[in-house]
Amino acid sequence: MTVIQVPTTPFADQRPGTSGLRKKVQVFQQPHYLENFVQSLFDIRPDLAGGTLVLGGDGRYYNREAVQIILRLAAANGVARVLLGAGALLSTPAASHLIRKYRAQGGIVLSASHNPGGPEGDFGIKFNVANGGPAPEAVTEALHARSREIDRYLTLDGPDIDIDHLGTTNLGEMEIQVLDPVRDYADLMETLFDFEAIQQLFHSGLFSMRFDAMHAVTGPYAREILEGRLRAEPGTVINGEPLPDFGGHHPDPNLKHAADLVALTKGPDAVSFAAASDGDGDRNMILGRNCFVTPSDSLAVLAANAHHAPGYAGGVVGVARSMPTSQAVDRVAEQLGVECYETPTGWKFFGNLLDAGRITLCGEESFGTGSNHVREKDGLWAVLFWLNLLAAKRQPVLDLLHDHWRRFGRNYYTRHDYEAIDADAAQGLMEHLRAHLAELPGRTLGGRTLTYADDFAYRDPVDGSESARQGIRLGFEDGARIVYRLSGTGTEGATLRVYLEVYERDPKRLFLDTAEVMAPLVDIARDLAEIEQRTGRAAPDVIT
Ligand code: G16
Repeated sequence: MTVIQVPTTPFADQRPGTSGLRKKVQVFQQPHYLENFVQSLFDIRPDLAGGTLVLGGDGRYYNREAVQIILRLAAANGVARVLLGAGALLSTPAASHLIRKYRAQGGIVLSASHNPGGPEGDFGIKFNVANGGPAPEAVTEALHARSREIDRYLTLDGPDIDIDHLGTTNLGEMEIQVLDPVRDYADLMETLFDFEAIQQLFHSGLFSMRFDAMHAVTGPYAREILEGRLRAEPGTVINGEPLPDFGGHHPDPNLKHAADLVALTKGPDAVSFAAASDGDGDRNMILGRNCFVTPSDSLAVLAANAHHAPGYAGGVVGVARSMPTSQAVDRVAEQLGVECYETPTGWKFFGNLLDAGRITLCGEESFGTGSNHVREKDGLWAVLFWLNLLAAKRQPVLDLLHDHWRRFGRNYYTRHDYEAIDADAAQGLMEHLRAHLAELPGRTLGGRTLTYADDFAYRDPVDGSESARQGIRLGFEDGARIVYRLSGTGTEGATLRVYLEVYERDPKRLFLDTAEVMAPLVDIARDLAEIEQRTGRAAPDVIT
């Protein structure tokens, strides 16, 4: 097999977003598009030559073809060994674990996360560094810069390799180990949680569960762990077959896209516990009978109860949340007497804090929760953590949540998304808000007084790196907040996210309807940003 040098010209749109490069499938299918991006990666990461690379994806359309292309580029660029998930499958947290366990130089995960798949859907590629976490901004910026000047890529004239059977093959000089994508990850979960107690819960006759894998990557993981190792009833995992188009759905575990699962938690035959994960297995949604646990509350509950899980028996050393995530976990940290860090949106910002041992748990409002066990958020991990908690407390999810609010107060929370709006209008709206920041503090709106208004900037306490313009924060004196951000993961126009939070301590006001509590703040948020005038949208597309 010979190495071929293929001349190419740059594409102008290869800047990674919040989590890797995400585009329509057709964009990735353009000749040289994927090759350019991957070659740019090899060019800026010379340590991959002679090293080990982890490779896999969420099973979406174009995953298998892309893996073959990447294997040829990796071989031509001198990678010594690739650890490949069989069937080209690897969940994002499982990839993170493999990188760490086998001391790989990095990993490539092919996924556009919760975005829809299929020929008309989205595709994506992300690079994780040697700590198992998403590439930090310095790396993604270098990658983008290299993609702007690339003029050749290296590939091999070799055949497609068998990616479905476990074992070792070679492509040129490069060794490819096709691994069971599930085993190492499932083993890790057994070290963190009390599997015996969870088994007993499943067999108590008082507990029922459904896990919706949304036809995405977690199907095989959930079947092995829940129905296999934990011996949950067969049928506990639904939509467990990974499909290239996710069965035509959005593999997005939220109230809108997992509505069928939500329905199973209501009515006389409601299950006790339900959960779902997304395309690449790093997100989670937690539901109890007649109860939805917001991701922000989920993080707070896990932090307050971490000692029940064997892997966290020593408690937490610190916690972190992304800026738009509710401040529920801040209250827990305060009571525990540990540090709580506020970071920009994007899991990559937790990496340094985890590596430095400053935090044990972290999470985001965008259905992401995780810990120091890997360097990605981890959907099934969160589900197992909740199962461990329910096994230890033998309480319905709703009671557990109510107890939490009684102890810490409640952070009512909601997020409004305006999707695929005009990109210039979205920028205009953010600029309009920025222009008025200075005059907002001190103003009273809808009976609430604003105490601060800023554009969130973050200085990483570990390496001192700075990230500016991470979203507009408006804070009121009673703890309420409005946050505006433009999403960094969309593939069409711009997506405006408005995050709203109200804090209640009054025991009589802990169990109200979220929409009612939020209504006055929603009006303020809409008026201040002139959302309808500027975007033409009278209402959000998704409310979570
Ligand atoms: C990604 C990132 C998360 C981020 C989320 C939403 O999640 O990994 O850290 O919170 O996107 O980002 P945005 O608000 O910019 O759309 P995932 O699950 O899509 O990889």
